[in-house]
Amino acid sequence: MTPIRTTCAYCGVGCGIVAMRTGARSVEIKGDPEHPANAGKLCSKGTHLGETVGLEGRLLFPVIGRKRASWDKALDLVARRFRETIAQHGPDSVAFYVSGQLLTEDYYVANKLMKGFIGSANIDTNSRLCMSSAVAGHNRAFGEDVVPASYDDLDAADLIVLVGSNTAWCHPVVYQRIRARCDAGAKLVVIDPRRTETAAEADLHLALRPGSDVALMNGLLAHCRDEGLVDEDFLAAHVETPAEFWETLGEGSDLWSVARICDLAPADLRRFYELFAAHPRTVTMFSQGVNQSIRGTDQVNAILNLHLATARIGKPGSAPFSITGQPNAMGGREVGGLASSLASHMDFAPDNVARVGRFWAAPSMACKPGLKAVDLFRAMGEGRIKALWVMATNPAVSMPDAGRVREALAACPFVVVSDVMEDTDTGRFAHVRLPAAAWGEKDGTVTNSERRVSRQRPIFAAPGETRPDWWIVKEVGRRMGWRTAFAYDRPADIFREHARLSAYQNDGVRLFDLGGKVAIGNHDYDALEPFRWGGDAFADGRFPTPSGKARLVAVRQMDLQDPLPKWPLTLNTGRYRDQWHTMTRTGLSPKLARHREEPLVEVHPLDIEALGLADGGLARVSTPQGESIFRVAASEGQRRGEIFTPIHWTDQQAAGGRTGLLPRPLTDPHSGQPGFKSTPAAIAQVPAEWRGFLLAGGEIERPACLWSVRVAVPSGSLYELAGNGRSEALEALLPKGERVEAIDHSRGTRRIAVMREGKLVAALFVTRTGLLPTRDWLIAQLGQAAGPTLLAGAPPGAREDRGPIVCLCFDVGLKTIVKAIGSQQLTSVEAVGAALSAGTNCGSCRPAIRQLIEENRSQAHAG
Ligand SMILES: Nc1nc2c(c(=O)[nH]1)N[C@H]1C(S)=C(S)[C@@H](COP(=O)(O)OP(=O)(O)OC[C@H]3O[C@@H](n4cnc5c(=O)[nH]c(N)nc54)[C@H](O)[C@@H]3O)O[C@H]1N2
Ligand SMILES: Nc1nc2c(c(=O)[nH]1)N[C@H]1C(S)=C(S)[C@@H](COP(=O)(O)OP(=O)(O)OC[C@H]3O[C@@H](n4cnc5c(=O)[nH]c(N)nc54)[C@H](O)[C@@H]3O)O[C@H]1N2
Ligand code: SF4
Ligand SMILES: [Mo]
Repeated sequence: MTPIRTTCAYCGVGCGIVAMRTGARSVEIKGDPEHPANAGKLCSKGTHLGETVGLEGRLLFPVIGRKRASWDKALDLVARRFRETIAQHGPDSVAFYVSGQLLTEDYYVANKLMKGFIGSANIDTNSRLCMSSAVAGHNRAFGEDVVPASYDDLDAADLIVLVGSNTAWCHPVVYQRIRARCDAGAKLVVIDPRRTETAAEADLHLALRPGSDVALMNGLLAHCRDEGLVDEDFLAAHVETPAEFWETLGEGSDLWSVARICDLAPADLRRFYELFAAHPRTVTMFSQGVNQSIRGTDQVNAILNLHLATARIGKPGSAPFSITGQPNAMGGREVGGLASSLASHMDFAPDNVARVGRFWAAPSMACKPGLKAVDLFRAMGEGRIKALWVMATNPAVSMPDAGRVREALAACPFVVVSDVMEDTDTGRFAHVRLPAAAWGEKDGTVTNSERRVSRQRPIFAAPGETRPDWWIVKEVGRRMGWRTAFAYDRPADIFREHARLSAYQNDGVRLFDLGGKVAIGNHDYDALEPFRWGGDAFADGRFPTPSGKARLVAVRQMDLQDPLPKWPLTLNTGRYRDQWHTMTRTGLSPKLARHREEPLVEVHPLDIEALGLADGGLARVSTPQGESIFRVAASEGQRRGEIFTPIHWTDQQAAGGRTGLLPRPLTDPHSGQPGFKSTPAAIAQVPAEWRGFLLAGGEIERPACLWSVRVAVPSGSLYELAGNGRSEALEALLPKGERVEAIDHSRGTRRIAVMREGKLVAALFVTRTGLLPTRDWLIAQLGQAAGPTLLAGAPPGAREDRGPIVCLCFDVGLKTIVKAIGSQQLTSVEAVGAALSAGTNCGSCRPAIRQLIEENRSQAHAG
């Protein structure tokens, strides 16, 4: 087999991969040493991509209602229903909701169909929830949505400031690059209300009050002005400064006021100011802690202001750096996939509408922005959107106030869902489900955080009747009557058209210009090497505004409300290291499950005490929008009064742990991005009389009880359970076979093993007071010949409990690491690596190991 060079399916770092097919649906994954984004490195998610390429759970043919249908029937139906709806209610009665996980070619065709042919701009994307505030901020400051940084800047920076970014977990390979730079002497400041693994490794962690970033950045800029660090020459030559700018900035910007608003120690704040003053080569990297706020755009501009005013932009090692989340968030911005932009970095100015209309020979151009995601689903709930097509996103889980979004989906007369998986929470609302080709089968391009375009190449043939998203959309376009405009035979056809549009009557007005690629042949497209557009943007001090100058934008800190008596807490939401969004793929990987098996609500230990919760117990988190049950985890990393839940779990894996139901649907006025990071909330303990787990080979139905979470295990199902009343009903879920039972009434313990031909096929363990055995050993016994000792859990002498797995690559548990730190006096990550191999492959767990060393230092020294 020849190795295939492609790009990772997950985050916006955009790591290059070398894939070696090892069977019909198996593949060996390695980092591509020649890809500039990662130089051979991969994180835990990329490393374990091979575990997610099986056909388990895939949607393999079109489905109308509940019945399998032919492509012809399904496509005709979609085209007819959209046509009819438009004829009856006008073009603005239909919408597409798409995703930064589409390839650029898919995205281009969807955007063209909606904005040029259907004649509405009602196409929005999950990127609205992700980086639309960065887009709006860039447009305000630079005149175009251009990220003025590259990863190379990290290698040249002396100070790296991470704002609202858990980089160690969410962009691990970039984080390793940051770490390497810091090991060489650069300073790291992390600004995040939580003490994340990223924050724990910083030279300075500012655990600021949520939503106070503008005050912090404005305070720093005021300090820079007072200390003479503002570059007046640069401002005069390259930046427009509004008359009120400095005056606005001055309000409440003294150190003491800023410290009070941000709830920070003045000494820490001063230290930050000093670090900033001392290191002109600064990269400020930001993501969702900044963007996902009802003042996200102002927060972005506060950061951009700082860099513009100190001329820390357009030079090596100096830049503000919005890091993107999804693999092709950036490609979506390029094609104009947001309802607020048109195409190729053009807005809805009449000239642009006319230009794009000419280029596409479009019969009905959209002339004004369409509905942004939150408004779109609201309009649908009000009956104004009557046909919706969702592609590559799971809004029933990931939208704020997801309960209302579900109601809107249920009320919409016609819902089409293109997905790679058969059963998703959103797919359940679909009238038509279309099977898309997945990562490993798709063919096209993606653009990463630093504007680098890379190829995704197919490793496998598309299985069953799955088709690439671009093909599905163009077929609908053709069936709606636009046969020549959607006559693409291959992704390269679309890429060339996209490149031509970017260059069409551009004349240097827009930096986004792929003019050099308009004539690329099919063969060269196949062989395309990663390249960056826009080069060293802004190095010449020119910005894509009419005056050629960038703009400072006067921004004010919003008033921060005190908590309400009924909702005394603030709910913050985000990601786990080894899960991706709604878990449709990472949820298949037993290895990835081992880092965090359950959705936890992290609470400060003093709050646990004050609120009558129990560490490890269950609690109901509620907000005005909804409620869901999580397992409580004490975390010193939380500020008091603030709790954190993960975004990943869905109806497919859990009863509870449903973060999407909780956030309020309030959005930033400029970008329309929801404020996911801050929702008034309450929490209360949920009593559970028993705990248990159910393990079985193959698939089993999700048990109906108070709390159940599915954990991926090799060739089987494991459910963690908790409930009240009798647990006997669970036995109905056990497969047929010979049962061995052990019941201890005094402890309320029931242990049942189901055997077939002497081999273990299922096990159910429930306890009211006692402990449960560790699952590892039992999982390994599935399908194995097993004796009566089985019901004791692990037999005497079996492997000890290793605790949660920290290093996935070498399968090393937390307890094993802590033990080795103590007994072998290990004081560095390298020493732990030498002793246990942990942390020596992908490196995603190195921050965790460092933290364990830190926490157990005394133990190591005491021997
Ligand atoms: N493992 C993993 N990696 C991923 C993803 C995934 O699902 N899993 N998803 C990808 C995607 S699409 C995205 S968008 C990125 C997101 O990457 P990140 O933005 O790094 O991730 P989050 O966990 O959403 O949030 C980042 C941090 O913002 C902090 N924060 C909350 N409120 C505030 C505030 O008011 N101010 C400041 N300064 N910080 C605040 C939170 O405490 C949190 O630690 O990750 C990408 N990478
Ligand atoms: N509370 C809270 N909510 C959040 C966030 C938060 O921080 N807090 N973060 C937000 C952010 S930044 C993001 S990016 C979103 C992510 O949220 P979503 O986009 O909803 O999450 P995914 O699970 O990535 O959904 C992708 C879907 O597309 C399918 N899919 C994968 N590949 C393909 C393909 O090639 N074609 C097709 N047609 N389908 C495919 C997958 O099976 C899956 O169903 O969540 C947002 N929601
Ligand atoms: S950092 Fe990890 S998830 Fe992101 S692109 Fe690289 S390997 Fe994939
Ligand atoms: Mo995202």
